[in-house]
Amino acid sequence: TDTGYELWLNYKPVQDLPLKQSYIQLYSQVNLPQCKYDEVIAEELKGCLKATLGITPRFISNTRASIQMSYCKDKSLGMEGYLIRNNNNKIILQAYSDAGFLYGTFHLIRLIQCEYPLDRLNIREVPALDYRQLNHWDDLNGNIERGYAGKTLWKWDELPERLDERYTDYARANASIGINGVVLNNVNADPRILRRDYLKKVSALAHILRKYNIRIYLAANFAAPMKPSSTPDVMKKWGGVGELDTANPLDPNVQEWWNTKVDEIYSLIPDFGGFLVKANSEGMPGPQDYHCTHAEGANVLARALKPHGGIVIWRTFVYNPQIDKDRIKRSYKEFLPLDGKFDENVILQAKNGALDFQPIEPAQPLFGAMKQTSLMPELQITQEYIGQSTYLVYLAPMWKEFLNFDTYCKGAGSNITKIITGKVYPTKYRAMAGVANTGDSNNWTGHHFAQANWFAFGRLAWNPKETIEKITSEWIKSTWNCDRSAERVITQMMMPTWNNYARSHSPYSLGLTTQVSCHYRAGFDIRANKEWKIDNKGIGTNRTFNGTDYVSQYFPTNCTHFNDIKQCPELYLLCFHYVPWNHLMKSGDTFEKEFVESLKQGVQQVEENIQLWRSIREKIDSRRFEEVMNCLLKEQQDAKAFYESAVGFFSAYLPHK
Ligand code: GCW
Repeated sequence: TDTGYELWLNYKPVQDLPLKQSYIQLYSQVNLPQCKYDEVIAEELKGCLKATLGITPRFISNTRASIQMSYCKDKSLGMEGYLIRNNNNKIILQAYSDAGFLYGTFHLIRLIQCEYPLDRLNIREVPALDYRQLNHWDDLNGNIERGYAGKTLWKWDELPERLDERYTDYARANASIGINGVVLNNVNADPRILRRDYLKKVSALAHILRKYNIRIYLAANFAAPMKPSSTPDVMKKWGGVGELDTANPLDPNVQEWWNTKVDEIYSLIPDFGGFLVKANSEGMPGPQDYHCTHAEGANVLARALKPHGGIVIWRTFVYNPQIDKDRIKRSYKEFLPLDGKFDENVILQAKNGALDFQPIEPAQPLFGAMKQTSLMPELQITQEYIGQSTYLVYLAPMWKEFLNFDTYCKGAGSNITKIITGKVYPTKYRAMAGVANTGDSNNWTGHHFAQANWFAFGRLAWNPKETIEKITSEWIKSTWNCDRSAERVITQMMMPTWNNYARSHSPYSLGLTTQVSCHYRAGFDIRANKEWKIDNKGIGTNRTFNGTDYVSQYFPTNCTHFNDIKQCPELYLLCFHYVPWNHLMKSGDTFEKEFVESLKQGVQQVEENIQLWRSIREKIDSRRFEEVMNCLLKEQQDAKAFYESAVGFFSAYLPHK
């Protein structure tokens, strides 16, 4: 039975018989060159072809094989790109470098899973981003911060001796969507991950992931060099690994400590990727503890990693109240002045929005503003503020909105995709990270549909220009193995979910609306007149010139638009304006009317999804059908509760109750 464990690698017999015949002819013999990945390629192909076509391919090394994989001299394919063509009834897969065969193979598999015709193949794939990473917020005790799919996948107490079989399946899933780096542990980093016994465990994991072109990174605690008794309070729950009295980045002993530690790491993990660091944020230690800048801090780690080719990924998620009264402005104000001050192997990592993974936010203004520093987006796959593992919310449309956000940093068309792919300023690193939504639940993500967010993240990191339609359709076909009509129904369910979630939970980019520590349930009363203003005349936050002036962090065109209540995209209205209830919207209705309508969208969405899901009961395997239905029913209850709480709260302020 289908449990969801297979994810989108859910290989099932091809239904269309003529197509199946053509696949059998074309996939029956494979000429696979010796390369780093030949074993896993052969394994994956065998498993897939047995299940989809009922055949066992023969691996032969001559030109008569129906699939010809070979190296080519096209350097522009880089370390990971590939070509696939159909030449006189032979499939030609060419790559310049080994990983191209791995990714090309998963593409060949996808062609079968999605039942694409093979007669006119002309595929050229080169990833737009070189670093495509998952960040796990997994603690060493097994918990996952903001994780809703069980405990961590990493069995620290069993490693390095026992290797759970899921490690391989995890790697397969990631490789199939192009993920090539993972940060194993939480950015609220327990320093002990850097202890030798843990490094040996990490090394055992690296051994498996490496087979799939995935590098391991670790979240490092800035105070790791210190002996436990000298560390700040926030560290007491962890204890330390070091023996120094300080983590001062200007202290030569501290540099030396990191150098030695990094050398040790590379002796155990030769392809180690580098460190991810959350510093001076939410109580975490950092260079500012010593009156040093983020750049001075990051550069210490960067210097240690440099001889080994490793990188530092330094987070910009900081919101020190001393920097500005308006939290949303703080990260930009702290980091922009440091542009150009980071070593060349440092990448800054910024959340898509400047506030914090809200259901909807305008893009973080650092994108486009940092000209001499590589900046990578941090998206959140786990649905911390977006219904966790209960709500069916498909995030690809949200990420597209972000990637298409025009910063105007070099005139119209300077959107985030162009910035992060180095088309606006020549950036050294092209990268993107997603906070993982995986856990040890049998289906990996808790909600079967949350798998789609993992999948879509990988595909967008490979190609931010890929259409949502294609990604969605391929996920549905390869996960659910359903017919076209069911595919249409599932698409119809997924596509509007993000928009409707945002409209009902944080309408018009209102901002924080949940409770303070639980980010699932409504907390309007706690957030009101703290995070945003509300009274009988209107709602929202005035961030215009005569408000907190957040608008001025954007380039002129955006700044002018956002500043003007008439030109501000309505999607972002409450993030930039305190809007009178009687303000007229583009529709001609009052803001009040639209706002009230908007709040209802969550309940309406789930009710529609319940109907739609029921309508395809016969086409979905029973176990997954029931599990999804149970989630939908729970979502319905919780969406109603959220709505009622909203109505209860807002009715006190609305002119027309
Ligand atoms: O959104 C907040 C989360 C924290 C998280 C923090 C961060 C890892 O509520 O749980 O900590 O962001 O991104 O550092």
